[in-house]
Amino acid sequence: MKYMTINNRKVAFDDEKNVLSVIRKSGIDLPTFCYHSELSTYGACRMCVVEDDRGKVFASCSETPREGMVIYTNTPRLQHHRKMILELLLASHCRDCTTCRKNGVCTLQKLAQQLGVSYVRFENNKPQLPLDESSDCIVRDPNKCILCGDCVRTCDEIQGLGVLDFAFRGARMQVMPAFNKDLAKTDCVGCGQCRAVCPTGAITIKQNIRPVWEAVADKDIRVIVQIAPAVRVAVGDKFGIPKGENSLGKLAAALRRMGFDEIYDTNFGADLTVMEESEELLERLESGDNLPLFTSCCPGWVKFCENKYPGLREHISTCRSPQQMFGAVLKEEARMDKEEKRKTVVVSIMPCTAKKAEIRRPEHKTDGEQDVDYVLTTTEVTRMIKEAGIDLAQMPSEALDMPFGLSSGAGAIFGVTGGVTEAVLRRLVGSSRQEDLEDISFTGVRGIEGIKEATVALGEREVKIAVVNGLKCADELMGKIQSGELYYDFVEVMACRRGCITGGGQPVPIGARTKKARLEALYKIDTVAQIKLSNENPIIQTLYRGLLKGKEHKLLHNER
Ligand code: HC1
Ligand code: SF4
Repeated sequence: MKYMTINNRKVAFDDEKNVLSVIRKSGIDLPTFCYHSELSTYGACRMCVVEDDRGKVFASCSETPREGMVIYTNTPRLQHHRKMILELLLASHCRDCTTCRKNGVCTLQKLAQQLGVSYVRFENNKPQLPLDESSDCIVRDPNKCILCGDCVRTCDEIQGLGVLDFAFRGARMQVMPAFNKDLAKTDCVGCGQCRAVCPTGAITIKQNIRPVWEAVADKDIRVIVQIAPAVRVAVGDKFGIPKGENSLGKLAAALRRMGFDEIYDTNFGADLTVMEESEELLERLESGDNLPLFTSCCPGWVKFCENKYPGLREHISTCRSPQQMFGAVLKEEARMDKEEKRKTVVVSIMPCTAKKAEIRRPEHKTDGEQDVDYVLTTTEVTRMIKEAGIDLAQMPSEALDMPFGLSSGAGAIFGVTGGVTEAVLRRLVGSSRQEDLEDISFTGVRGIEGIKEATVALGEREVKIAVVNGLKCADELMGKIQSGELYYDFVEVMACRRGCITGGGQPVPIGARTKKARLEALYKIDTVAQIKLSNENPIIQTLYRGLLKGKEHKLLHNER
């Protein structure tokens, strides 16, 4: 153990990678715009400056901690320095805070308030730049960019895409896609991970709140809502509910009070996906065609594979995602119900921005009709709950509606990396004995590593599996699969690190403790679930015997 002195107090440190981490460990929340522990250190915003005992001022994020260091974090010089940075940022920043989507969750706004910047001496003379609203998933507003580079590094270092970069120099510097192309015309997969790290309103979620309110208010429309696995452990974040707490019951209560007609669980859709995907895997293992089978439930990953590895496209499962399967079933049920005179609108509440693009894909339409009409991210539904004047924390916990409110633990764990694979393996092993479930969970499919491998015996055959999270890791693996260097039978990919729990539509910030709490909470939902296997969900069985009979392919699969 080594020691340094921070503000006259001795602080122990060990393997912290920079002085900033030691300062934060000591309980001082030094402000930053550009520091993220999972990204490379950029050191550009200089908000985390500290002063040493010789009067040297340096950025603590870029300095390695050394034994005996003596530093101060809040001297008058540093206060002045930080205020000046903020004032300069504000001077060239759009200041329509009251109407900004990031109002209340903007780091620039928060720090201006926290550090007492109440007056900006300089005019903003920058010309207004147009917004990029071309993407179905995110909106870019260059007028609100503070050039911290968080989005640039996330898209490059975590997602391996490099869609965004700095352009021009000096006062003209901007962040934009190459040649300032519209995002929709780039390789952007809509994952929203850039939005999740953007400290201001420069990258925000494409909103679908208004049409949903309108549908809810229309008595001739029956609005059905489905809630994704990872939403329930994040929707409480902005209501003071402990991080990771399962707020599904409270969310159901709030949605009813807001006017939604029927409230169901995407976990049920995940059960359907398990049924179909496990069948597809067995068929491909039998025929040997298009192995490995790639999962298809993450739209960011599907788009990535299509863009970057078109030669491997046939490997993607033909299964629609849980959201889409469920949407197709709900719409088909509505078509069959001759008593129902109202129009049916299906809304999904998703942790993911890319789901907004998924619903519009032509192969996700049934008889020319969209299966899901609107996607609201967890962040948008949070806003709607607040707009309705509801305090989620005060809501009673209510049950979801039947029949599609019933799902298995296997469906719940779809929201974490490895969950889809674990759920499919449960179905294929076909046992709900505790020892067998544990054996599957110990195969190596759990954990937060970017690439995990497992080998599982299915009958006579050893099935080789890879579980990938984060597109950069997917890129690494795909290259090796394509060249023949690596072989697998089944590959699960989730575009976002750790899976949907950190989706681009989730409430931010998503710190390390929040990530851990969400992940553990989804496993806990599975632990206490009475039904562990998707095929043991009685509603799934009824559906296959009834509504789905003869329509499995039409409603649950894509033609690629
Ligand atoms: Fe996901 Fe999925 S797990 S993709 O992360 O397969 O978004 O939560 O809804 O469709 O079920 C997201 C989550 C979600 C689908 C399921
Ligand atoms: Fe990159 Fe994802 Fe942002 Fe698109 S949405 S720019 S792919 S991080």
